[in-house]
Amino acid sequence: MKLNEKILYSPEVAEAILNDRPVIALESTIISHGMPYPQNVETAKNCERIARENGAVPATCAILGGSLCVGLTPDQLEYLGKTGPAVLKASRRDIAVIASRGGDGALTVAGTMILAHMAGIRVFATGGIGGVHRGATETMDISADLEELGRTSVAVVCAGAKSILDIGLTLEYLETKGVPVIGFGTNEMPAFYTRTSGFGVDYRMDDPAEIAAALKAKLELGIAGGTLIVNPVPEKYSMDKAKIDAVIEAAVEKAKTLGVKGKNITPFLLAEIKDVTGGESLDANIALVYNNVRLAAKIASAM
Ligand code: PSU
Ligand code: MN
Repeated sequence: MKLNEKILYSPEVAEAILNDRPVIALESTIISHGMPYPQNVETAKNCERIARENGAVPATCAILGGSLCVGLTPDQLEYLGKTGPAVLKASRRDIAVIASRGGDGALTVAGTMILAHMAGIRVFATGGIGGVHRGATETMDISADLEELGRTSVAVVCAGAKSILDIGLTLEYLETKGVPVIGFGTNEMPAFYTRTSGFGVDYRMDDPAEIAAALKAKLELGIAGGTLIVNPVPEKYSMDKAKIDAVIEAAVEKAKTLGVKGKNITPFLLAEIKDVTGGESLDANIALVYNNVRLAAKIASAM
């Protein structure tokens, strides 16, 4: 694979791409908006280490000083983590504006998929994706992540969708957009903090090589668009469903009362959950991200 001149690669990522070695993309909104400092930086660094240990070069993606960066230095990870939500959360609509202003942006799942695709990276690991929000029939709040999955050929490994979203409607939307949802070792869509949701996936696969084969077939057939691979949180870290649902319910109500809207609602809900459940939800969040990085690295290696 050749290098794209619009992308600023880290030396490690550039070398891997030129030599067709396995690379996985990692997002940066999870660092700036998804977790508190300093655990966010520590987690981001551990993700990179786990990717390498499992045979893939990590490419954390962000916009820094207007450059589309694929692969960050430890100092850049530290900067994003320390600055936190003061860094702009950047999705598809934001990339060109931030680049033209020479600014910084932490990339969402949608934003990271765009940079990964430009850089020729096929597999991307994160925690949870955005989706159709509860009450979307009135608010029309549907994450740009789903549109991106419908059009950009990158496979996203996640732990499902948090029940801050309407999981059933999210799956309907993915079906409409032609996005296959593959459960790794499960028939059910996981709900981030819990391993089950009551909703089924399209396919169950138990072997990373089988997932790699499906992704390769999609590329070879020229069928554009993403694939969603859902990997349940490790048993040991899965949370009590009733407990987490009650917290989420209260957070959604609070957001409604305060009139939180648009790009702020997901970070608001994530912060509320974090504040109320404290360490337990953060531990689960960190564990499931590591688990997803491991799986993504294995899939990328098998491709
Ligand atoms: N859900 C999580 N953790 C996250 C996000 C979502 O459990 O960190 C972040 C991701 O970066 C995701 C983005 O792409 O929020 C979705 O934001 P929105 O709902 O505004 O599209
Ligand atoms: Mn939204």
